[in-house]
Amino acid sequence: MKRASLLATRTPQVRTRQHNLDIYAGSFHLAFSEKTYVMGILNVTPDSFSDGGKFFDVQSAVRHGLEMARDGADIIDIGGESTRPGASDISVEEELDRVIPVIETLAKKVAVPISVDTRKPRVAEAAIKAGASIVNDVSGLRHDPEMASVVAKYGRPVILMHMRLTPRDMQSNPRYKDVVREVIQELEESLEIAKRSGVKEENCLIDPGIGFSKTPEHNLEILNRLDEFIVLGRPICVGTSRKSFLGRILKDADADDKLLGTVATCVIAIMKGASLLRVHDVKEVRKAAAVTDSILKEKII
Ligand code: PMM
Repeated sequence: MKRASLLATRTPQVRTRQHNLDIYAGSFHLAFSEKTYVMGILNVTPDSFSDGGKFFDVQSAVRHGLEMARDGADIIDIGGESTRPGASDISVEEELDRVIPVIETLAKKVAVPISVDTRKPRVAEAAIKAGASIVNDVSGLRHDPEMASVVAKYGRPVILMHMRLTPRDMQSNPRYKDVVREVIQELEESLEIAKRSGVKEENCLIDPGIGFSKTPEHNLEILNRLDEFIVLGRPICVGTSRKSFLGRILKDADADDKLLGTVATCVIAIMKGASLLRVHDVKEVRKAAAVTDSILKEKII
């Protein structure tokens, strides 16, 4: 083929990142238009899927939070309730006991925003008072009607994740005719709940909820069609880190295999428009994101 016709057939850029979706979280500016943000996971739980029990005391949780900040985390996401399939609910008091001391200590020591991963409005409010800047609600404001009011009251950004039912029963029989269309529709309803309670749309992020009421095939289809979520007009957060569908692909996966699998999903997610990646392995994903961002922007990020 001649050079001119080769140039004419050059495929358009795959990347579909949206513009002007930056978010302000208290004194922090989340500049999604400049780079992909990496959110480090800090599960202060005895039983989370991949890191349960490792950071269950305040000291080791704080130490791990500091380590993730040093490794380049843009946000630290702190959760006290395990959402692994089949997990049962814990009380508000138990969740407060787990997360508040960690948030209080870490907020004074790190220069990045902290988000609180909770479905409970009382936990979200106490976390904000303790120094959290963002609320990450895996129920997309559906678990407790008070949650939207708390988010509105403090004017904080909120991540609206998609899930059906609750962690206890979400994997019982997930069925969709068209998983992407239905998840988009249900996230639209979460955005409506937010708006009705006075949460500003510009403070909302959306998340398709990989592994939450989804089969492995649903997760793969969502990742492959992630660019369709751009229709919602909000920054897209994605959490694939070490999740069990990776183990299904990489049979007998050890920790290294799961890390490589996670990185593959993160690169694809960035190319299809994700702005925020929720991961355990901050250092590695930070590097993969820097290279992917640089290629897509055709300059060193
Ligand atoms: N996944 C988990 C917990 N919280 N929050 C968001 N926004 N997105 C996710 O995918 C998500 C989440 C469960 O994963 P973990 O047990 O490894 O923390």
